Amino acid sequence: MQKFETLTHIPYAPETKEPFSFRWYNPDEVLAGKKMRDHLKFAMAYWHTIGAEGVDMFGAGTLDKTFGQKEPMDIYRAKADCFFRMMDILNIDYYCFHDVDIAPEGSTVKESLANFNEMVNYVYELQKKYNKKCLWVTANNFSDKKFMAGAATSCCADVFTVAAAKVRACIDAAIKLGATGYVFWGGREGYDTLLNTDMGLELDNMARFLTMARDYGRKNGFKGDFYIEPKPKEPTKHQYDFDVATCMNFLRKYNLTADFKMNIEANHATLATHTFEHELRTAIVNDSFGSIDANQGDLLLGWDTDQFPTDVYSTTYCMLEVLRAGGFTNGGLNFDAKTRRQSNTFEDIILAHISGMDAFALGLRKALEIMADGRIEAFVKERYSSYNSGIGQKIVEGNITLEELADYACTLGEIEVPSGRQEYLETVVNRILFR
Ligand code: XUL
Ligand code: CO
Repeated sequence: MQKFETLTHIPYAPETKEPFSFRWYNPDEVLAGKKMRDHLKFAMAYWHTIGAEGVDMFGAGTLDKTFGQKEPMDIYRAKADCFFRMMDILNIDYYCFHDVDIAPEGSTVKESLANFNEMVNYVYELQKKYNKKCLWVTANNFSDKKFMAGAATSCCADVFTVAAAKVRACIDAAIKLGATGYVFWGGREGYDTLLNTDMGLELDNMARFLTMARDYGRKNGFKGDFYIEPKPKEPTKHQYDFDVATCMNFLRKYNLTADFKMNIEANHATLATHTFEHELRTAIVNDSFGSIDANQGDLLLGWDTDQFPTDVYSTTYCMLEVLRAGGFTNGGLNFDAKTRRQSNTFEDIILAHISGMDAFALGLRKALEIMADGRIEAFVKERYSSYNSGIGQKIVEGNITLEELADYACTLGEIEVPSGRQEYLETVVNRILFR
């Protein structure tokens, strides 16, 4: 197998068994009037790709990512160089990062911010050199010990201010890098026991924090979307951003729906005992679909395993939702995914991205085929056809009272509800997927 050092661009070569090639992802191929790269808008996650070294609760890292450097700033410059080279090899157009992914933390807040600002300039030059774009930026307000009780929901007001300083620097970076998104993943915004928690104050403070961040961004020219990334648990037992529906309730209560949309992660959906497509659909019907963290979990494990997505049913159902919603605008598909601890080479990181990109490329192709086939859309349309005329139409148009409905119901004899035909519809999908 070819070594990482010798890799250049991964070609689209559907007929070969060469592992460093795409079978379904052909970036400039036009499907339904749009290039595949613009349908999919793949992004590489800085933290997993060039940060995570395979550390787990029982053992140290299995892949060193310091590139032989000793000084912190040198290490982070070497990381950035390698990261952009990887995007180039894979033909990935976008990237996402936390503040602490790109720069070492200093011993004070001020020092950390200075390191960060220096590295933003460095990344800006690399972005220009490789012609890449930033999808979204976020602040890591959960790893450092000062965030043990949360950031915007911390019991300690000083911690709230540090979180604000970090978010301000990250919004400045998003503006400088031309990012079209800014993410808030709750991190430790939640609680473990009500015995020590003032939930009302914590939620109000979180809203105050997001409102200030929104106002700062808008005042300084950030035109992209702010995103909330729902997750039900881990690290805290109860995360305030449990799922899309919970987040929508929060945003509506605090009048934030105009600026905040959802960044939906597949593995977070399943942790909330939802399917990925359920979360996507919930966001879409609430006009809050924004972006996606593409990965998959292991349903036999109870935590966020952040695996590369290879389940083609899931990528197909995801792309069906995205296509029906009209495609991405400011959002994209960010691989919030890492190789397994035993996949401990840089070649594995490239192969993992190829597997995820191909799974989504195939999902896109199949979703378009399902739409062109039309059987599923037609079935759903027909299933609800009782609302197109007569009493159903009056209900939908709001032209009827409860009393009139009751009178109508009393004129009815036996009612026949049409079959849901789930097994037939699943077979239609299989026949399209495996033809
Ligand atoms: C954590 C997670 C984060 C966010 C960004 O589960 O998904 O990586 O995507 O903070
Ligand atoms: Co994520």
